[in-house]
Amino acid sequence: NVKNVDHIGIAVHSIEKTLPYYTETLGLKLLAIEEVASQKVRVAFIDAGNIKLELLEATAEDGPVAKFIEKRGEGVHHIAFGVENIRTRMQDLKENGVRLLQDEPKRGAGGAEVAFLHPKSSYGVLYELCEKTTMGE
Ligand code: CMX
Repeated sequence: NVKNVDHIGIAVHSIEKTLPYYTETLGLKLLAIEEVASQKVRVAFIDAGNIKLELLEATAEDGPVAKFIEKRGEGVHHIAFGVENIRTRMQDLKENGVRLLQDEPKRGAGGAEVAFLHPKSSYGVLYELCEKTTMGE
């Protein structure tokens, strides 16, 4: 089953422009900034106590975050569940009729293994499954 909510992904035009709002206005701590080439994004992780916020900035116009902002504007983009045994979870969900966006987990931010569930089979929410590897701890 799902363990917890690991992070909430928030699509933004620019991490640089957005960061002061999170770090200065809200007083939260920036944990790390990294590029996730496979997803065509640059991400900033922010410590929000029991979960993290992940600011997502597109690095290519044909990537999922660029497309999202173009259609819907900036805002909440996905919710990531922490799981163990991501392959088993993916198989279980598939058997329950959930549409996965890939057959194999991909390498996500922090070295985690990630997989996405299509918002159309999750009642309008893009969910991510996220398994931390030792590299991602
Ligand atoms: N949340 C909720 N609904 C979403 C959505 C999102 N983030 N993104 C798209 N949708 C909806 C759209 O509104 C659209 O609905 P309608 O048909 O009712 O208008 C439908 O899904 C199809 O959207 P689309 O704009 O045509 O976009 P695509 O089908 O080309 O892509 C998706 C949508 C989810 C398949 C694609 O964004 C994807 O593969 N995402 C997974 C990877 C990803 O998002 N990576 C970035 C994060 C990386 C990270 O965290 O490291």
